[in-house]
Amino acid sequence: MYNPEIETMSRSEMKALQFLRLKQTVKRVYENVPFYKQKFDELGITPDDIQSLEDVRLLPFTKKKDLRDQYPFGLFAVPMEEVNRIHGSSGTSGKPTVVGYTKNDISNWAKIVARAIVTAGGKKSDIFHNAYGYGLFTGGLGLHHGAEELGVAVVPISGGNTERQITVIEDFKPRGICGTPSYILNIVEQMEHMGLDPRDTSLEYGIFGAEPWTEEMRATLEKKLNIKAIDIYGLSEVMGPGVAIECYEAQNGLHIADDHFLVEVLNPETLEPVEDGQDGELVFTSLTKEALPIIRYRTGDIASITHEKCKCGRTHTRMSRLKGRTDDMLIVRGVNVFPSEIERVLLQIEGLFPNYQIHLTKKGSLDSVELHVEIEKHLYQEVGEDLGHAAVQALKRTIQHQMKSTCLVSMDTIINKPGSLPRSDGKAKRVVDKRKATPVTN
Ligand code: DLL
Repeated sequence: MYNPEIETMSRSEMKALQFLRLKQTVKRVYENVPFYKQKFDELGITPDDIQSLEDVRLLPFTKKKDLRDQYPFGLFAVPMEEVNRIHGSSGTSGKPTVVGYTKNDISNWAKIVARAIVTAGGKKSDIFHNAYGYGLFTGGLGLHHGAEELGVAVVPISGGNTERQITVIEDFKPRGICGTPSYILNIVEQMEHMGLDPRDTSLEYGIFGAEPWTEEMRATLEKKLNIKAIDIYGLSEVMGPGVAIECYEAQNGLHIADDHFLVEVLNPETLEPVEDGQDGELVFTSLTKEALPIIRYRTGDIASITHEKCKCGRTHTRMSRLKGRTDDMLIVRGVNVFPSEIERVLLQIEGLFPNYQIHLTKKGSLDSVELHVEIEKHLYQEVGEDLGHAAVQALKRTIQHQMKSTCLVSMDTIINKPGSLPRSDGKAKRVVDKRKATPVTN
């Protein structure tokens, strides 16, 4: 472990530490961020009302819209001379959501990510290939500083230029890699295209996240690359990558950095807490951040948590893999479908390449879903590149049948030849909403 004392701390000690830090954070925002001062005043509370950790529930929520309304720096709690870094995440409105970090924030973040890399199986002696995008996005620099803090030899390759990535992997022989699951899959595909066997690389573990992915995608990546694929979670508003990560030993839930983030899981409608093990919306309060302390941030991400000790020995709260987002649920003729459910089904069907897009369209006044999939190269060659071939039509029927029986809605399926759907260097765009002008993201 990177920091055994913290990582195996008893729940009561951790709660005491969280309470202390919560009080400091509440005081910081009350005194330095007019937005929060006003919210506290409206609720008739002051920092003195926070008498226990559970009193977090007295505090106001923060939503993405609040960050947008305060664009760019309205929620910063320190003067600009203390801000050391600015990141942002792209939004549908065109303008990014802006987040800031002091020197201490950057240093804490680096330590959190260093700990995360060790949790994922990384060692100081590793060469570490960082294929997350460098830039305003927190993925590249977030993993970079954590890797440096740990002391690995980080290769800051960023996303894109896939052939060069492959040369570098072949020549530098990294033990670890990180990137979005969809981009790592592109690297694998390109390796296969070049006649290389992705199982032959030096890689032993991968740290993948920043976009929805399923157990089935994990199985695909682990098999194709002969590595352990570890899920990492985070979001810029709360810090960036490293808010939670799975351990190499158990790969059974993501360990939240409890010493820096206080998690609540709430029913998104009633905003009441749900029991451990029940799905709800993740809500985070930062406990150590200086430049952009955030109170009860409603992530829109759906997961459950457990406080059971993990078999790796760590005691921190564990969250499940994300089930979806409150805003990515598709409602097709009254039936709720999560894109992740569609991925789960598709990836279990033989003959398909694990890349797909979900198009939302209108048929008359009814919403309908078109699934765009790609057949695998060897099947394409087998059927003589004929998509009308009986075997391809049978595959189409299988997909439609599986979708109908699992997701309970009929979906038109469009089978494409290999390589025809878009590839991305970062977060994949899985859902295309053709019903209105603005596309659905995530
Ligand atoms: O994606 C931070 C990050 C970078 C996480 C690198 C992991 C690795 P944002 O661009 O602000 O930050 O997007 C945050 O991405 O609210 C989730 O909906 C989604 N997301 C992040 N990690 C995962 C994951 C970064 N492991 C949003 N599984 C979050 C599913 C994820 N979705």
